[in-house]
Amino acid sequence: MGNKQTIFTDEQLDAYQDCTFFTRKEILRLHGRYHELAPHLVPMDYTNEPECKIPLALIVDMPELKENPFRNRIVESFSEDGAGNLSFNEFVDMFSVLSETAPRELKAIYAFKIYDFNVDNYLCKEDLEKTLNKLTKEELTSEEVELVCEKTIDEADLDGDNKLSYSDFENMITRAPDFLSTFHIRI
Ligand SMILES: [Ca+2]
Ligand SMILES: [Ca+2]
Repeated sequence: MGNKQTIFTDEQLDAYQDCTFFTRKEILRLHGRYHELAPHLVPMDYTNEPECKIPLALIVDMPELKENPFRNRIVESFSEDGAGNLSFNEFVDMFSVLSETAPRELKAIYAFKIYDFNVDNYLCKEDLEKTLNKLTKEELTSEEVELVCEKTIDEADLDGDNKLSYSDFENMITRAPDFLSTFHIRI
């Protein structure tokens, strides 16, 4: 028997298991994935919680995210430094929210953040146009996009201020669940 390297303490693994939708085994696998993205930066031993972050460019290149039209926005919204660098904890949080076991309400909170391109806590017509262009891979004409966005706001805007607050958005996704489909990623 060779020496099995300690990556996390039992307490750390318990904490991850409590705070995420992953099992201990999955956390270890995620650490392996994180490590292989930047082996020169990421230590194997995490028992001392090393200060280590991986840049956005390496993360969005993962096969799980590569094809996702919102990959940069997703990574940025889990990055505390705002530049898209992710610590291992942020990396785990991100995939936890994206996982199939995460509740719909949690995904909706992040989807709202991700679609709010100008970060004013509302989805205005311009936010929805950008969102729709990404969701449809720019297959619609700008007139079609405008029409769909106007209709979407019209139907979901309960307080009539012509933009969608989070509660308007919740109302919208019950009618159009496709808006959450890009937030299911199996890693
Ligand atoms: Ca906005
Ligand atoms: Ca509104």
